[in-house]
Amino acid sequence: MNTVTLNVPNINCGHCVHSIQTELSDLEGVKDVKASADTKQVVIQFDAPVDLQTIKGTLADINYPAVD
Ligand SMILES: [Cu+2]
Repeated sequence: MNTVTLNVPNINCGHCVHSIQTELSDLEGVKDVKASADTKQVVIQFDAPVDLQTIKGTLADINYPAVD
């Protein structure tokens, strides 16, 4: 199991949190997603077949890009 914490500045409210959690949970291999509007971070637990690039790509596609 991989756990990654991503900084996503566009998280502003509960709707953002819900959208991110719903979209990422749909990816096969994503086990858990916790997004926070307070920390503007998303913590994701995942295993293959999904990888970090796919997760970041999905976030970018829904207009919540992760920044370094
Ligand atoms: Cu929002």
